[in-house]
Amino acid sequence: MRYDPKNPDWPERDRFIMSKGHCVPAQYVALAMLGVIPMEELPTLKQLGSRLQGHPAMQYVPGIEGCTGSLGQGLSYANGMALAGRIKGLDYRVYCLIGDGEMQEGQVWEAAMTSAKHCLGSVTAVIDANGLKAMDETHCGKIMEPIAARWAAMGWRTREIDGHDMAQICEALDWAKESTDTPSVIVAHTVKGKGISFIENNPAFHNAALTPERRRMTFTIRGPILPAVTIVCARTSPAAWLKTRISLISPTGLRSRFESPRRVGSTPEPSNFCPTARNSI
Ligand SMILES: Cc1ncc(C[n+]2csc(CCOP(=O)(O)OP(=O)(O)O)c2C)c(N)n1
Ligand SMILES: [Mg+2]
Repeated sequence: MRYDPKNPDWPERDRFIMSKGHCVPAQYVALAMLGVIPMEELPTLKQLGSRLQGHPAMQYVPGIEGCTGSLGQGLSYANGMALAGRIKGLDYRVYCLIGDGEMQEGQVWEAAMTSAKHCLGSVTAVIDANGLKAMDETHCGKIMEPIAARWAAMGWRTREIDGHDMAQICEALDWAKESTDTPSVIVAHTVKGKGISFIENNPAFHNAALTPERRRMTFTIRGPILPAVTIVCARTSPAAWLKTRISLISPTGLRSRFESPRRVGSTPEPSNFCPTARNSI
C-alpha cells in the first residue's frame, strides 16, 4: 500500500477498510508496527476509556478509515472512496477485507455490483474464506460457494490463494494493482485461529476470552505470523520490525500483554446449532 505512517491523513494514501470490523485488533497491531499508534497502547484493547475498541472507530484512531463492525458495509465505503478519488483526480487504491460469513449480508452484493458498474479498478476486495462465522460453519446460514465464480459473474477479476502463504498474498496484491477499470477480488482461503492448536477451526473461540488454564498453555507461533511481520515491517521500518519480533518471541512480550486480566473469562461451549459444526476442542 502507498502509505506514510507519519502522515496518516495524506490525501493520496491508499485506503484500507476492515469491513469485518471484529478483526480490528490485527489492524491495531499493524498500525503499532508502523508507528502510527504506540506499541505500549495495545494492551488497552477493549478496555473502558481506551481508543482501541473492539470495532474500528475512525474518530479515535489514526489509520482507521471507517467505522465498521456492523457487517456488510465496508465495500460500500470502499466504493465511495474510490469514486471520490476519481472525482478528485487522485490515483490511490482502496482495499477492503470482507468475511465469508459477512458475505451473507445483502449489502455486500449490492456494493459488488456497484463497483463493477462504475468500473472501479482501484477497488480490491479480499475475502477471508475461513469457512466459519461467529458460531457455526459459514454454510449453515447460506451457501456462499463458489465464492470466486459469484464475484466473477458480477464482473470482478478474481484470484484464489492460500491466505496463509505470504508469497501468494503479495503476488495477488501485485496482480490486483494492474487493474485500471475492473475491480479485483482475492479469495483467501484461511484457517480461523491459525497457529494456536486448540483455537484453530473452533467456533467456540470467536470473541472468547481465554481461561487462566488456557493462558498457561504453551502457544506455538507458526504459520505465516513471523514471516508476515518480517515482510510488512522490513518493507517499512526495520526498527519497528525488530522491536515487534522481540516482543512476539519474548514470553513476557506482546502476546502475554494482550491477555490482560480484564479479558479473562469463561470460554463458551461450542454451538450445536449446525449439525456439521466443527465443535471439537
Ligand atoms: C450486521 C451484523 N450482524 C451480526 C453481527 C455479529 N457478528 C460479528 S462477527 C460475526 C461473524 C462473521 O463471520 P465472518 O464474516 O465469516 O467473520 P469470521 O468469523 O470468519 O472472522 C457476526 C455474525 C455483526 N457484527 N453485524
Ligand atoms: Mg469467516
